[in-house]
Amino acid sequence: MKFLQSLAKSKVRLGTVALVAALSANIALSRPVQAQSRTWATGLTNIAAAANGGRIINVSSTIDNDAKFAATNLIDGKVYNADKKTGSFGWASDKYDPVNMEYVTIGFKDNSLHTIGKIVINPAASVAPERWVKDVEVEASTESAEGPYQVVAQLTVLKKGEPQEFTILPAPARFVRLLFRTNYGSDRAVALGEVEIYEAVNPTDGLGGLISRMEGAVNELKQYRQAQADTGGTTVADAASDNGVTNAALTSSNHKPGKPQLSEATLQLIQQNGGNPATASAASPRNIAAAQNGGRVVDFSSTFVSDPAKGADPVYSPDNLIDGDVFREKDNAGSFGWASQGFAPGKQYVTIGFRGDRTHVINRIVVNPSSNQSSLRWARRIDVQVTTESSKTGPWQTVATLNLRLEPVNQEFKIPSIEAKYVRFVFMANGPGDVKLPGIDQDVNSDRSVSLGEIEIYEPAAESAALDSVIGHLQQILVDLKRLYEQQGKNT
Ligand SMILES: [Ca+2]
Ligand SMILES: [Ca+2]
Repeated sequence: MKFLQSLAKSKVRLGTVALVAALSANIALSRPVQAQSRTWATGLTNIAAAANGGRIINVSSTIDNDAKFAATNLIDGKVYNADKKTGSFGWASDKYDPVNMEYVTIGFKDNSLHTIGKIVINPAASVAPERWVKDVEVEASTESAEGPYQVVAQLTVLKKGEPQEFTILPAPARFVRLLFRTNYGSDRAVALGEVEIYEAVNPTDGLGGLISRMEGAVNELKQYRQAQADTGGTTVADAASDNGVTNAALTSSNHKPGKPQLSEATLQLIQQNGGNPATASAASPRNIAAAQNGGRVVDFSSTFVSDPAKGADPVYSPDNLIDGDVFREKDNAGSFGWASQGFAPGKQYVTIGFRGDRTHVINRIVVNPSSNQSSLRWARRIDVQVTTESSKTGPWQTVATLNLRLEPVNQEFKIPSIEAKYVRFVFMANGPGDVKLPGIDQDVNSDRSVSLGEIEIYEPAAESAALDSVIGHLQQILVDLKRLYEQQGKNT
């Protein structure tokens, strides 16, 4: 409990201390967290930075021996900004040789030994991006800058001028040598802008173990959030099992088959931290298409004409699509639903907007085909299009095709999370499509009308906002703990 006492003395927020105490008390109860099997916690200090005592020990060559491209630019904390012409140029080699690779050797303050766990590379150097580094071999030596060296990682850097993080298997290193295997297509040089190196947190140390567990939990939560965003919260392989957690360890108070699951340890962590994942994920989002929630029909192609003398028949108004009611054939009651005047695939549509013409992220649509029309006319296939601009002219992006069963029940469709100011439903087929005759369009069972009973649209906000808040909170605690861990290291 020594580290708890030092925590209490530190300036770390009280919430963290309470969390640590709760975690410590529960260590015996919780399963071992295996989520870190592929990721481990790393410190906050870039030990390669010149500002922190990092040094360039050796470099294979420098382009035209030009001091503007010196290898010290790799650890100066700056990258080149082509627009503002600020920062430093980065380093470029004087040749490109994928066999006898170009390299740079980095040492740390006082030639000290470190267990390294993460490398960050920003390839942005002030040269043609074809020269930017692609494949990098990372080697470490515990003895001398000349070696012997052990290969500790092979990294592939993307052709993007931004810091790219690589968590590596923790390895002891006094000197780190980066060998540049390939670039993006130049035979003149290989170049990059900045290299950062971070220590692995020791998971067998009391505080280090806690940091490792929390980092694993935060990563797991991020993957869970990503899986939810990708799928609208369903039909995904267990997000956590990707991360080395066995299915047996997966459990949740509201378990549904196929839903991404959080490990018990992570759920405990959230609960101890004041969050409640059960209520967060059980919170039912509002149907933002419903008229009573501010939804409205902003455009539509036509309304069914029952009597040509009277024109469009209001009992088939498109407003019936968002009135929260459907026609019940059994007792001949309920709202009639919408029906068009005429049907050809792609010609009939209804566009729905939200309260105050606001843009929402949406990820789920529910439709009910039931209307007071012959089921030959019931919508069978609907293209869903979204725009963040004009309800009339779009531009429209097709995000899903809904294939409906001709049954008078709510039918749910998950779609990838996407921003929408207006959602346009374009009707592509009606009726059962079971007429197999030459010359008959399978998509058109009735050219008189296409009809639909109800549309509901949902946003993922309730759940993901709760998740964002928990992740943000845990990340802040993690930074506090890492700062403390690094302070402890300095004091001993
Ligand atoms: Ca730099
Ligand atoms: Ca309705």
